[in-house]
Amino acid sequence: MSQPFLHRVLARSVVSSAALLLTLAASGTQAQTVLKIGYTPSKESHYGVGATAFCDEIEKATQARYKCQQFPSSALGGEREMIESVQLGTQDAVITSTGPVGNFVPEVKIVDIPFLFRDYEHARKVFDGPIGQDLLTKFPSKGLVALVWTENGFRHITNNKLAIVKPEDTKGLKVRTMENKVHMEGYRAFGMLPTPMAFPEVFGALQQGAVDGQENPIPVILSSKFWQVQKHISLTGHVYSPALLLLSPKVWGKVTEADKKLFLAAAQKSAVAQRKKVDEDDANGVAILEKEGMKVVRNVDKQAFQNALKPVYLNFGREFGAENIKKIQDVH
Ligand code: EAX
Repeated sequence: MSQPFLHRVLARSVVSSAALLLTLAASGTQAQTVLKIGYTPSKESHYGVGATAFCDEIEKATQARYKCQQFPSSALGGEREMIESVQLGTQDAVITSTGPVGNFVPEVKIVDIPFLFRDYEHARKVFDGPIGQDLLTKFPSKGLVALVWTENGFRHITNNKLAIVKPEDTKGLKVRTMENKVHMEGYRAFGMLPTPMAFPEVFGALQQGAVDGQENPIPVILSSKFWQVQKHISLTGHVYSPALLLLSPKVWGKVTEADKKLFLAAAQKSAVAQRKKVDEDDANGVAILEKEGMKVVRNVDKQAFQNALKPVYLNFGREFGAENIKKIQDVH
C-alpha cells in the first residue's frame, strides 16, 4: 500500500467519525441544553434579530449541544419580571433595555440620562469601550451575567393629543415611561407627567386612553404597531436606550471555559445584528409610520429640550458624579 493512499484512507476515516459524532449530537445522544430566551418586542423586531443571531451561532458553534427556545412579545413577562426570573434561574436569558436594569445594578443608571449621547456612533463607542465594558463587570455580584451591550435605539415621543415641538408642549401630558427613575426625573423637567408601566401593558393603555402617549425607539414603535393607537410622533431622540443580553448565573456556571468563549463570540455577533436592524429601522421606519397615518414632527426644538434639563443635570451630577458624566460626554 502506497503511503499517500494510506493517508487518504486514514483521513477519510477521521472525517467519517467526526460526522458520526455530529449525527449523535444532532439526534440527541449527546446532552443538549435548550436555553429559554425572552424579550418584549416581536420576533421580527431588532430584539428578534439579535436573539436569532445569538441562538443560531451558539447552536452552530457547539454542534447543537446548546440551542434556544425564543419567547418574543413579552411571552415571559415584562423586562423587570424577566430579569428577576433570570436571577432566579427559572429563565435562562433575556435581551432587555436598561429600563429596569438600574434597579438591579445601580451603576448602570448613569447611562439612562437624557441627551447624554450625541448619536449612535458616540453611544456604541462608549459601550464597546472601557466605560461600557467596566459596567458589565458589575453584574455578577447582583446575580446576573451580562454577555454584551446591545441596542434598543434613540427614543422618540408619540401621543394622541398634539404635535410636540418644544418641551412646553408636553406640559401635563400623561406619558407612559419605563420603570426608570432617571428617565422620569428628566421627563418631568420637560413638563410631562411620567407614568411608569411595564411594556406588556402599554398597547392597551394607549388604546384605552389611560395614558396620552409613550416614548420608544422607531424599531419598537414599528414592531409593536403603536401607530395603530397613536396619532403623533415627534423625533425628539431625547434619550439613547441601550440594551443588554443577560444570562442566568445558573447557566453560566455549567458552561465550560471553551464554550464560554463561544457564547461571548455569539453575543458579539448578536449585538452587531441587532444594531444593524436598528440602523435599518431608523432609516426606513419613519416613512412607514407616516404611511400608516402618523403625523411626524421633524422640526423638534432639541436645544429647548436640552435646556429644560439643565436643573436636573445638576442633580444627576450630584448622584452619579459630574466627572463620570463628563467622561462619557468626552468620548469621541
Ligand atoms: O426594550 O419598555 C420599553 O419601552 C422598552 O423600550 C421595550 O420593552 C423594548
